Amino acid sequence: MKRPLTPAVALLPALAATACAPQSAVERKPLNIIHIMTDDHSYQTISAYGHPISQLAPTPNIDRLAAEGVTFTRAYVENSLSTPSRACLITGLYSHQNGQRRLGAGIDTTKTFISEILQQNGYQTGVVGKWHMRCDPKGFDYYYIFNDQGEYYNPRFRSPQSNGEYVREEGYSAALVTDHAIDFLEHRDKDKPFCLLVHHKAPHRNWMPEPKYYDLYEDVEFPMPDNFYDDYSERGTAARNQKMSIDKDMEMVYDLKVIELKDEKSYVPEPNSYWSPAAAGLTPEQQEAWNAAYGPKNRAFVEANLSGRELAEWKYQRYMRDYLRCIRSVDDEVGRLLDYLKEHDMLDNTVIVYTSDQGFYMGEHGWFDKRFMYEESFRTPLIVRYPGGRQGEVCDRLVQNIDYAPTYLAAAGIEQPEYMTGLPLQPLCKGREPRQWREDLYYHYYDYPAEHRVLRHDGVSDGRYKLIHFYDKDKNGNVVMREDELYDLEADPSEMHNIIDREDIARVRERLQKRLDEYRTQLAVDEY
Ligand code: SGN
Ligand code: CA
Repeated sequence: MKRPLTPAVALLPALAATACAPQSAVERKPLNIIHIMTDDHSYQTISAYGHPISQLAPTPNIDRLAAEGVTFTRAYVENSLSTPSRACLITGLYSHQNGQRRLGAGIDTTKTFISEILQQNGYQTGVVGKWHMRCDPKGFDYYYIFNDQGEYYNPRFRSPQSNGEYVREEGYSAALVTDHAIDFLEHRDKDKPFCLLVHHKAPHRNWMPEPKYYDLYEDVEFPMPDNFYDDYSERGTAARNQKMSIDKDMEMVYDLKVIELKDEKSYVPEPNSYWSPAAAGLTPEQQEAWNAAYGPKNRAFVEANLSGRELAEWKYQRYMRDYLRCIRSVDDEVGRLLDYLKEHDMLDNTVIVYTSDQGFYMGEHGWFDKRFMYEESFRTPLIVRYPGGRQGEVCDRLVQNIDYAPTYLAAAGIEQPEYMTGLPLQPLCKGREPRQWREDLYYHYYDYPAEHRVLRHDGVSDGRYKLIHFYDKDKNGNVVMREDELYDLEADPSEMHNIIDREDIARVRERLQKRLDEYRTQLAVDEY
């Protein structure tokens, strides 16, 4: 069922090297689509990716997907923040094209959502969990969505049945999201294909674990990244200006959950005084369980009166343990969903994708959070299980979240609209990899001034070299500061040394600058 929406696919020549890919990617028989997207899940914490942290906290169910599909080692986002990533997924457009540049309001609802296109082509569409964008879920037959960022415990959901109200449900967010996903699958019209977005809250800040995992990993010491004590001496203003340091910016009460310290200003750089387990929505019984688990650990910590590096390292361990406890629940729930699909014979006609809305820092550069074009936040986990496709393989081609919309349309037998410049991933998931693929990626982050104080920047990466252009604007929109950085990921994978001024690399710099200029022109980027 090929139903062209627009004239033939015409990718911008300099942006894509695969003019032949879309045609061959389009399925004859529409496949079901399940897009599982967690919030802030780092590739470092999925055992299939092999990072040392993940070996101590394995993710067997996500790994099952990897064993039965393709694991992408160079999957990136175009703007490392939640609502921009979600807007990109749903429109197939870059932030400046879909309007969702920053975290708050933004999405241009006159743009077509892929949910609408799929619906018009006979699909049943559903979204459960974190929607986050400040617009209604356009083009969905079924939705069960959180309020804004969502809540870990006993979260509120809005659905077509709730008359615009958010209704609280008892349970842990990851389990409830899966319940609603399964509910959609149970009650769908089995004669029609479907597209279901399963969007978890976990492991977003402030990393609140499921009660049964409050003590998990308590005796595990997670390895710290070599650059945890980065002093940013060989980077520019942006890396020094940020406020996302585990040591300096994480809050003892809100982030690290030492509620015993709520009045100790010395431990709390920005006291988040409203926070308590009760404020996190726990029932009195759940709160008792929380106190029983965290109380003794917290008192031992307060007693130890740590300072300096000992304190920083304690913070790192508490952060990692809570984050990984959240991942454990996500992994369980991925397993439950996969089991359901297997039991109902749906694995042969369903594309299953596991990804996150962006990457996350696990202490690299001393950080948590994301936003930067540096690898850990720019890159995101991506595993695709494609029916009849490659199994247990790793793909290092450059892919980006602008590719999801074209991929899902192709899986539905729909030709790619001309305005989408992403590439369907089918050639990488099925059969042999194509000889030609894109050679670089464009990135643009806009959310400044804002929380975590990461300067605006755009840039281009070819997988080995990365050129980043940081800039700032005054109230009138005039650019008042510019700084460029260049990294060689082969020689310096942790991006510790900005080599923009190195003469022997001048040619590389020129080449990347030319590509960056081409992207800006062809995509009609309106600020940089
Ligand atoms: C919240 C968090 C930030 C985080 C943003 C964006 N602060 O504002 O730490 O960067 O979300 O995250 S919190 O105090 O509310 O936890 S995103 O994943 O939605 O983009
Ligand atoms: Ca996120």
